[in-house]
Amino acid sequence: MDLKTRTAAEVLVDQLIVHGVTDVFCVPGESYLPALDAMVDRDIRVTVCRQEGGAAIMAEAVGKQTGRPGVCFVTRGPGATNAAHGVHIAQQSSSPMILFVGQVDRGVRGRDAWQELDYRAVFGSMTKWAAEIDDAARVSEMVARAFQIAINGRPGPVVLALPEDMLRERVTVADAPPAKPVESAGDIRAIGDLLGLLEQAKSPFLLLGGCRWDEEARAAIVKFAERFEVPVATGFRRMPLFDPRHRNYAGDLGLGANPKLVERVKASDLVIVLGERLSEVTTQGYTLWDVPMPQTRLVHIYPDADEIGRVWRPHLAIAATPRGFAELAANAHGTSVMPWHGSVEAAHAEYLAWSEAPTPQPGEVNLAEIMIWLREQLPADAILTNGAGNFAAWVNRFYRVRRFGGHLGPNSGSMGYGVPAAVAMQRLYPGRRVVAVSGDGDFLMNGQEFATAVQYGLPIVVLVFDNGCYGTIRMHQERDYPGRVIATDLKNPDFAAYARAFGGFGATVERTRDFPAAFEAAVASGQPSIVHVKFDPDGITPTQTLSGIRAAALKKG
Ligand SMILES: Cc1ncc(C[n+]2csc(CCOP(=O)(O)OP(=O)(O)O)c2C)c(N)n1
Repeated sequence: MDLKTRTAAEVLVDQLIVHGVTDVFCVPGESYLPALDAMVDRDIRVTVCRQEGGAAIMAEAVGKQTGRPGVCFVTRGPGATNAAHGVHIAQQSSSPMILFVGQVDRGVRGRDAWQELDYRAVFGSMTKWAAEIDDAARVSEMVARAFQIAINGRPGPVVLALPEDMLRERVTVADAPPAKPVESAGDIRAIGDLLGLLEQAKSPFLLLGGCRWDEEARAAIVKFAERFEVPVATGFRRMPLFDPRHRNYAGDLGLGANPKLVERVKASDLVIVLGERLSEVTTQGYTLWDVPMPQTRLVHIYPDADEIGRVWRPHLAIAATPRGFAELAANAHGTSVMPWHGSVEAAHAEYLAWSEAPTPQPGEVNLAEIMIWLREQLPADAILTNGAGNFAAWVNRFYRVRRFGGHLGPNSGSMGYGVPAAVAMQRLYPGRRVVAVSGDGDFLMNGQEFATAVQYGLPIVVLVFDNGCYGTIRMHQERDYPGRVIATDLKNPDFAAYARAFGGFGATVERTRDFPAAFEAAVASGQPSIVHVKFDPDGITPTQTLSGIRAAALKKG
């Protein structure tokens, strides 16, 4: 085969296309202009963003949603450090993403040259691989390796630095074949061992979470849950892995989890964990069991054997991807004696009792009623995104994610996620309704990406739940230092006017009953929209008030 001579930048872009990349999110910089130029007239959609933190979150969201690395390009030191926000989210969320960063010319490296940064040192602890491509002839090899690493085992972010002079060099090299996910089902004996444990169990429980899932795996695990009559919970920010209306669903084991669900998991004598890495939030601050020997039979099925046993010694460890394992599990036959079978109904009833009806809230706005309206009105394939703050407790408790990929949140609890994630989702799925749920503090961390939605005509609907404070921190403050308020009050802009100033649609809601009309007007506008919902800060969680928390703390002394 005759190979043509290409610049390293062209080799890089060709390699992205070989890997099926359709979207690149970026903030431009002079350091990687050759790579940008190589994207002109190519089959790649470039989304130019307003801040690298937003661009990196968009790439993370693509990785989380598709299982294929989201791709982000940023410039040297200032761009890369801004983008660190999204890289850390990808690391904690186990989302595949690749961040390409411009780098100074090879000839001046090490002089603390203009915007120079040692990427290996800076990103070493929050990536699966951080490297610099020194040799133009190795671009295709290293980019393919970046994809291979990002998607396999426990997926995560990769950072590749691109010295500018290297990008301009001309080389004659072949493209590398695309990286593929390596699936593993665990060995057949492990399934036998699992069935043996089920035979001895009195109160088994299935916990789903993490990555390496797809719609087929999700459907297969339903069969397993039905056959063995086990109740199922989803881990923190993994609600799309099981239909909440299914009779086996027991609830979401995340922030603000149903105490009855937590008790049920603790009381189970066999907990089968599939895909979930057993993070701090899912395990309720590592309190589900004693560390390191759990007082249950723990079966941990995870794609990366190195993650198994990080905190707890499992009774049975299986290195397998959910995709590989779920299929095997769906076809497993075993015990016909299932003394626990009534627990499915009981667990689902507890979930419904927890999530069905709204809890009361002081003031004119009830966020539970709004989330319930949304779960009834939004189409089944809608995508909800959110960042971090107490407002998300209403999403976790009252919203119902019916389809795979119907919800995205930062597993790192990072504020500012909802808007950029919504932009990325609307870019990928123009026909689906995409709604970002934000707090007032949360929104302004990356609210500037509303401009990106306007630029590309993306009709996302952003809900800004405004209580005039960093509510989560105020709640902790009142609990630990009652009445001593500092650094948690916010003087906010008019978010509806903000939307209009950017060229979108804005509406303000101050009573629950006005929400449906405002939301419908936002959708009808066909524009990127913000619905600014002002609510009483006293209603700090679905069940607690700030004044109550303060009074209890003062009483305790
Ligand atoms: C990037 C980032 N910075 C700071 C925090 C700490 N933090 C967690 S929640 C929160 C307040 C969120 O406020 P808001 O968005 O208004 O939501 P609320 O809690 O009031 O519902 C803060 C500051 C964080 N999680 N992420």
